[in-house]
Amino acid sequence: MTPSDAPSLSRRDALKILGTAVAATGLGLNHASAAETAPSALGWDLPALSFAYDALEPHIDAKTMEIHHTKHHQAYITNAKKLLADHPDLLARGPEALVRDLASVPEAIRTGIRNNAGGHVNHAFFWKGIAPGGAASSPQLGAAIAGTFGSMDDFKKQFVDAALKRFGSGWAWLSAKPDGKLVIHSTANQDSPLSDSLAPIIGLDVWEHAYYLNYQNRRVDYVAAFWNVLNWTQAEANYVMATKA
Ligand code: MN3
Repeated sequence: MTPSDAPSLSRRDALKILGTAVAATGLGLNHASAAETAPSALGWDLPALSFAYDALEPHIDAKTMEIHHTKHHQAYITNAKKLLADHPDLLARGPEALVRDLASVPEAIRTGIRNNAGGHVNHAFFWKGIAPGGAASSPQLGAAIAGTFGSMDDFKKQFVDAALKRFGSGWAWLSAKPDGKLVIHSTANQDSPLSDSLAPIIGLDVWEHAYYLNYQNRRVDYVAAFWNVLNWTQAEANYVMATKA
């Protein structure tokens, strides 16, 4: 690119092009490409988003995204690291390992780790699972959803139901059981499916902080809008990872 034409490509355009390229790569969905988009082991730093804060508008507004990412998510990380300040061995295991095995965390900090390492793991998962324009197809997951729930519409109805019935703060999930069978469920607070030996495939944050600025008390509208930004390519990769032998 020459300096003279550089200004014609805005940061947002560049991100759109990049996103398209990433989505196109994921469409191959052989094992290699699935591995590239699969969740990698998480550290204790705030993961960068792969899109701009305003990229999900009008479905999720820029202000909500920025506060949610830089304040809420960051706070879970900060709090977890504080709790682990005197436990370098636990810190070294990483957030996902601790959430998978809460019984191994000393009782004095177990609830704090459940909430804050859980919050970190859940939000890192959530950011990867949403994308501008939703993104692409999920052949294997789509077939499994139809086989388990009857149809995509039936799946969506049951998922929305789980999201709306979760009283107070929590998450709605599509997860895979250890035998690969799909299950729709919800968790309270920042409890992670990993703590119940489930592999999350699709997750939706239904805490008020995820939608209150734009939707106020209307969780139903926020949940409906989620389908417009759900990253099916990532969901497919999550499913392939969870069910491969
Ligand atoms: Mn949240």
